[in-house]
Amino acid sequence: MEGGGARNVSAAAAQTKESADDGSCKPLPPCCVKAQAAVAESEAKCHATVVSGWFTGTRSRSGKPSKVQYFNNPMWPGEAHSLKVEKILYQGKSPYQEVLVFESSTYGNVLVLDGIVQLTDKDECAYQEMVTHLALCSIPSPKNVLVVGGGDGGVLREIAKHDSVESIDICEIDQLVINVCKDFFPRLYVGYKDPRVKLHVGDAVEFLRNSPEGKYDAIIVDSSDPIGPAQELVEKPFFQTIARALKPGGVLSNLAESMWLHTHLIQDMLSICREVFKGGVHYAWASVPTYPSGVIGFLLCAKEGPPVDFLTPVNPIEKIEGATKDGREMRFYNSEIHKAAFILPTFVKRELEAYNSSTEKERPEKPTAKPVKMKVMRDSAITAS
Ligand code: SPD
Repeated sequence: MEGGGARNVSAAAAQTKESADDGSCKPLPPCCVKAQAAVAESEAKCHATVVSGWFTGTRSRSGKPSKVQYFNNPMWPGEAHSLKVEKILYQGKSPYQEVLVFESSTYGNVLVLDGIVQLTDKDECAYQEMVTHLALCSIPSPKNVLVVGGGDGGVLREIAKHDSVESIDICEIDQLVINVCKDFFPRLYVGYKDPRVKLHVGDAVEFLRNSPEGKYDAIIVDSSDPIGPAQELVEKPFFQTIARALKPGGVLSNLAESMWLHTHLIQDMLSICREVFKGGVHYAWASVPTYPSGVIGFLLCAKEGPPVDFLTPVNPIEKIEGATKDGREMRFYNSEIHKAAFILPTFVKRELEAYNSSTEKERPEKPTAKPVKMKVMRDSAITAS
């Protein structure tokens, strides 16, 4: 995946450990204490203290003790989601990241990059369908679409369900991810078989800089978490490059982490995107059990131009010829869940609103500029106007 960030402990290095906890932990930074207290994490900073790895457990089977291996999928310092490993299918290293594929006992095949679960056969549908259709179903007739990252092919598979789409560019930095997904994730790799797909292996920032201005109706950023090198993908220059490549009224769908763990990051992304995308900025979320805290968020942004109403799909998937049948059935997304995805829990609305009012106060008044304000809509969506 584009920008796959290096973490402090690799899966391979940690494999020999009996447990991820070696007792040498530093005190948790303030934002991590959030798991224990329902307070806003105003001083939180992004950090890479997550420790991933393996551990084995001894279990009695038919009276005889036997070794059972688990993958310890880091959720946050102090918590992990363990997946029982049936078989390791691939372990390797590209110039960008460590790549691991294993067969789990309950989630099918699992793709892990630098020790972080990226997708599993069982729950990949939720992420790929939502990150794609929240954007493409919000504009009338998407034609040119770009995927940043997304080397597994899952987002391509979803875009291909839109018969209005004429061209699908994908810019993935890591050829190894593509190769491994061809071998072990055929249900995602199938996305590459659509004749509209054109693969570019390389750096997406460079690719975007060289793209004609206003080329794309939609850009979908399907990257790794923004830690390490992928940090660039949540900074203002990147969003400006995206906006430049979009048509007026074009849309961006970008992963935006967990509202339980990363409100500081979500606040920063919302704040930057509100400055860049004058057609509207919204936060949506979905349940993905193998992602940290079991949820993932999405930032939906529109470039100024023909108005985009993300909250009510103008291009409903149910009305797209062939999008939901003949082996293309959705497993997660539908128009109801599209609308529901923008409804936010009270604490999220409160934290995002509080952040907005504090940054509004800090920002010097610009008499000529129209103030940009985040509003909580009647239907609970956070939006910028
Ligand atoms: N916390 C993991 C987030 C991973 C997002 N990218 C997943 C790639 C699936 N196409």
